[in-house]
Amino acid sequence: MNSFWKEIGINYPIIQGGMAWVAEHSLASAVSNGGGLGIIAAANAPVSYVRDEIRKTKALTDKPFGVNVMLLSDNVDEIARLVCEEGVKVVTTGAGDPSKYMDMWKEHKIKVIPVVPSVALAKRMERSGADAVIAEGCEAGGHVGELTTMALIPQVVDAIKIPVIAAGGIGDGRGIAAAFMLGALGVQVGTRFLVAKECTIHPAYKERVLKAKDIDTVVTGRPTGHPVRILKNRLARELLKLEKTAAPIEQYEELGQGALAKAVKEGDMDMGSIMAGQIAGMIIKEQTCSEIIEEMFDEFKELMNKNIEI
Ligand code: TUI
Repeated sequence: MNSFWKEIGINYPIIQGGMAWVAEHSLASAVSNGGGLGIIAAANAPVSYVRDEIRKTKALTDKPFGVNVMLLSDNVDEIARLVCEEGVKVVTTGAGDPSKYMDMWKEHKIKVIPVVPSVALAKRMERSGADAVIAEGCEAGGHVGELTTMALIPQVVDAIKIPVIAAGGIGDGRGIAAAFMLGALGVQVGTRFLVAKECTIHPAYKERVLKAKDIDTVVTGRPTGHPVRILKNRLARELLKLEKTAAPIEQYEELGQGALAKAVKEGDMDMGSIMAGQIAGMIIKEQTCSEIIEEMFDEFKELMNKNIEI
């Protein structure tokens, strides 16, 4: 095991994606108990909710876990302080630049692992004092950048000295092997955990992911500056229609408002935002988090023993 992971204190080099509305105490504790790093998503949630989730996770696991801070949230300053107060060991960030919180987090001995979509942001994060970065390709679900994992990881690896964790399009042992070949030190996985037994999203959401085909995701909302990959449904079609008519941004916001909660909580597969990555087509069964992690790393180890003929 690499010293970076030893310091964090986990058995497998896998971080669970900080999926908004999805990543709560049940999923995070199950991933951590399975030997990975479970993550609670703060998303846009109130501070009291996130505090509660952190405490519930502590009650369910004595293993390390982290909190994902979503930088577009209105209460991000308060969430940034909350993780310090609660003694959270690891923070991942998404959808922005967390530099202004870095000193405070480092004073509290928090390992900070920002998600980056580009070399420029990876370099900025290294300069700001990040412990590692998660370089996320646009195969991922949710808010995405422009580059694919295949193109992004080696360029980030070449540009910085801190560890790089690969994300986007990783759903089995082949993805882990590929990530290591590209120079990553580990992986972040989101979509596969959507169908974990301990994941408490609406059953209709899980069913939709299990039934998804390779070409079923689409990136919506590009004109807003926050492109989001979701599974195709009526919401996706209406969002894409707005792009064709050069509609004002407010119309995207109207459609997007509360749409993720509609999918996650109510199981609205029509107008809900069903965030998922491109590997959704590869996901065929519901398993426990522990089974997912063990299976992925068994496949990875088997691949590493294979002689590749050229
Ligand atoms: O953050 C994510 N995935 C997310 S966040 C989210 S909640 C949301 N919903 C609708 C619209 C916007 C957010 C759902 N899924 N992944 C990590 C990630 N971060 N992907 C891309 C980025 C990113 C993009 C631009 C990080 C930094 C950045 O620029 C920072 C800067 O200031 O230069």
